[in-house]
Amino acid sequence: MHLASLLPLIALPLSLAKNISISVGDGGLIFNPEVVTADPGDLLQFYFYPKEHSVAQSTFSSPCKPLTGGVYSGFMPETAEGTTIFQVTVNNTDAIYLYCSQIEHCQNGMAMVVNPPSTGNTLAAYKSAAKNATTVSPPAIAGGVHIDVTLNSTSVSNTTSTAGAGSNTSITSPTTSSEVFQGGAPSRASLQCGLLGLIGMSGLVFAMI
Ligand SMILES: [Cu+2]
Repeated sequence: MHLASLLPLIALPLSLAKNISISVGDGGLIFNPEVVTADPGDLLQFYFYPKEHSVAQSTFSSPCKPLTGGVYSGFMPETAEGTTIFQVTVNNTDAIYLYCSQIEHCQNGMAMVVNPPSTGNTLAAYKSAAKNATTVSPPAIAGGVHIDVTLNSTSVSNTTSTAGAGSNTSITSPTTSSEVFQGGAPSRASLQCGLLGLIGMSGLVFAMI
């Protein structure tokens, strides 16, 4: 009875949390989407495109400069596209200002915001101030985890049906082809047996004649 009454409390936050995909540098110096509304527990999942962008957190008042204790993905190489994501868990509904710490990218508008106020400290105001700022990279990766999407697809499969289906498909196809090959070998052997049998039979027939 006690367990049953606790279950809704445990299940509720998990079912409400959502994954929010954000592309970084896809087709230009831009985050997409660049304005995100997130609830505590939601996961921001950054997908990186060429060449060598990053996600770093700043305050509104100091654009393009790292917030002490803020989020930083490190520079993501070109090879990260489609293979590695940077995942950040949203802890509250405070505004989170993020920028790319690659030289000149922040000044050129590569910034985004999570849970911005409707007026005042908006993304447009941040970008405007960023034009005259100097970009600084944070000292170390912090505030999130890198996930190898290709390796992780199997471990995620328990919770995400889509990823599970993808990993199953990729694992099944080589197994199937090897089964086909193995299946082919016995069939050739049985064909040979059949031929030998036929020869044997005809020999028997000749012997009888
Ligand atoms: Cu960039």
